[in-house]
Amino acid sequence: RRTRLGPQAWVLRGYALPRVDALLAALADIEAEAPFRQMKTPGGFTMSAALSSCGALGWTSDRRGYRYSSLDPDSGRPWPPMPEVFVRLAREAAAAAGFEGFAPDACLINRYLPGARMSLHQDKNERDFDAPIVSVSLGMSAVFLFGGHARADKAARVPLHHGDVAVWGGADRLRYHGILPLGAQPHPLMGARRINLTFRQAG
Ligand code: MD5
Ligand code: FE
Repeated sequence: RRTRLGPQAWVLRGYALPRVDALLAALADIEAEAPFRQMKTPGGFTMSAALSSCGALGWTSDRRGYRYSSLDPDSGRPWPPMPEVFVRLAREAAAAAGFEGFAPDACLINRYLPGARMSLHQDKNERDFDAPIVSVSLGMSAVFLFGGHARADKAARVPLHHGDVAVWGGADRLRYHGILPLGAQPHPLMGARRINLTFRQAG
């Protein structure tokens, strides 16, 4: 089932469900190489979601700013490679939403524990905004805020559940968006956490 959020924004309900076991196995390997860590914002705050990355580029934040980097700043090593099961899912979901030829070089992985949130922001550290972003939700459900092109625009509240995949591009690519504080109800398979994979063409 495809739900339309905007002219070029879709939620593909349950799209990742048939591949969850493979995704979680690959995620365990990534986590072992590049553990989740809470990053600092340039303003000095600690982000409540913990982050990791895989692929040629990983998104990082510190007092100097936000950027994509080919090295994990914690280990000094390259980020783990993007697993084939990640690349395929992202490509196929993008195509299902009308974006052919998506070739992600970065997968930012967010881990939310109960109470963690992500305040309204735009994703604009990528080199070009023609490519869409694909996001995969795993574990606990969350409320996604889908805003407009100005921070003050009223945001729609969209529940995202385990296995849902969202795809945004074109006219919707630079919308403000965020995640409300995560609840406390553990997920039967994944326990008290939510994982979000976001695939980007960053470089
Ligand atoms: C999350 N992650 O669930 C969210 C949802 C992030 C981030 O926002 O930057 O890691 S990804 C949703 C998203 C991405 C790009 C554009 C839009 C939404 N949008 O236009 O609303 O951890
Ligand atoms: Fe974002």
